[in-house]
Amino acid sequence: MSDSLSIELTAPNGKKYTQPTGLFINNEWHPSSDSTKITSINPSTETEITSVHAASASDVDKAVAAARKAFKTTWRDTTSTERGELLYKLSTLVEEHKEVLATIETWDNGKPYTVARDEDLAEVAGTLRYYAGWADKVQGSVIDTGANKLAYTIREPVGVCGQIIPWNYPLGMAAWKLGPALACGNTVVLKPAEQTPLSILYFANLVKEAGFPPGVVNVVNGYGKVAGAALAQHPDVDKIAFTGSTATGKEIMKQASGTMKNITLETGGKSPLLVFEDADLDQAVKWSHVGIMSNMGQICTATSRILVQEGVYDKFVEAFKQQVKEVSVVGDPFDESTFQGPQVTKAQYDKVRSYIEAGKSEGAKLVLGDTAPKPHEDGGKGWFVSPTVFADVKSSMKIFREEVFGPFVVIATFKTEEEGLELANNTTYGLGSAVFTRDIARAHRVARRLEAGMVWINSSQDSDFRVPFGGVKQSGIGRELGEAGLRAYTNEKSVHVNLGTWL
Ligand code: TXE
Repeated sequence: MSDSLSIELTAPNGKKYTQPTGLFINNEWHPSSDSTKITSINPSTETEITSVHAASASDVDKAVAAARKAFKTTWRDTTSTERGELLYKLSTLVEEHKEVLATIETWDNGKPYTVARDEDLAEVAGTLRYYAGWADKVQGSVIDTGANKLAYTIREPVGVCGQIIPWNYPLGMAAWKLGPALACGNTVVLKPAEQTPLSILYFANLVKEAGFPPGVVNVVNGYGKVAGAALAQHPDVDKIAFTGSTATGKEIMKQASGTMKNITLETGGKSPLLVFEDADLDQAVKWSHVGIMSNMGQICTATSRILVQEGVYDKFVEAFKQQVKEVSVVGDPFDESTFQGPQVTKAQYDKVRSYIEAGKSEGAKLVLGDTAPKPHEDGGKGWFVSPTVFADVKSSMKIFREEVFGPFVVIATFKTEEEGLELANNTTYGLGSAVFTRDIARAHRVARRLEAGMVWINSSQDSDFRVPFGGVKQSGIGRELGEAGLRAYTNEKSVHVNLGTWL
């Protein structure tokens, strides 16, 4: 690595490390062809961390060419067992480097350090290891079509995959996409979000150290409208996998349509959480809290609409308020007692603030929030928002309908199961959902009728890399994680073998 493509940094927690700043193509670091840079900002202090190179369309061309070459040469000759071993090695390296990776994630994104280290990085290593195990088990099938014919299928890699990821779980989203893509024998050009470019560059060095051949994994930081669009439109990219906003997902569908790429999209949500009168209220309160307030509310499946049956409504609202007050400690994300750090960018901070104003002007009841969070009271900077709770929210209100993506929740009430389901399904989204009840029949009945890709019964955000993840309606197309995640990265070829003679 040349000196100009890395920098020695010391993070706020004292951790010293070498931060790569270039574009990772062919296992080497390159500057951007037009010298464009992205400046990364610490959201806790609003100060610059460093600048990294931003890919132009011609840099994306270079990365795609590297991925194509690897796909047609070294990677095709690598056995599925070897691919599994490489992924396994990578997961071990992630574990070995988890403290520095978590440090970068916290510095660049603002999420609490202990969460980044103990939850995000555990998930990254776990996902890579899970798909390492799948690599030599991706099989076709034999289909019985009678004595005169043999029919079978081969599961082939799709080819060169463009992966465009967001900033809320930078390493997590990279692992969700890289794991199945590489296990199935694809090569990748990954574009991180411009708001959080740093951790994935460090991770790229681990890809090389694990022994992946040049060109198999390429990382091009860059702006969505430049590098992201170039990737989505590229004639030599076979697939685009995207996680981000519904609006950008629609844009990507248009861009990918020119070459009719295979696409998977995981987009926005406004996930409901239903609390029935027979629920364990204490549990419902605790899960509802983590369901929306974790990761600063910046979770696509956050259960951001809490719907409570009328008999327990007042009790729930009061207990939920107390839970938020006690647990949602806002502050420096490197401080171990912090539950909630800053929003990732000023744009996200402004977005949450605008919904607080909308809630007030729409006449919803502000139960908690709209006060200066602690770091601001102390005269500090940073994009911190107080956890915000609105009750008595009506389904016609903007705050009930639109994704806020912050520590911001709306609570509404319903009388009957039918009415609760109607309210829950009254949305253009269909990602997560949750139901709290002790009635086992009701739990499964409601789970079937919720218009969502995922349902949690008596929990929230209880996802697992072994279980499919994805949405219906405007929350996405296709599934990630689990065995289903492999289907998104293979084409099934049918082979017909004539065993008879022409009549
Ligand atoms: O998302 P974008 P933004 C939601 C959330 C948030 C809102 C806006 O509500 O407040 O989206 O966030 C790349 N062609 N989610 O603006 O634009 C971009 O560079 C190709 C939900 O950050 O969707 C980044 O890598 N690519 C979500 C990625 O798309 C483009 C997570 C996501 O950015 C592009 C994040 C273009 N024209 C935000 N424009 C979730 N589902 O978890 C942007 N990109």
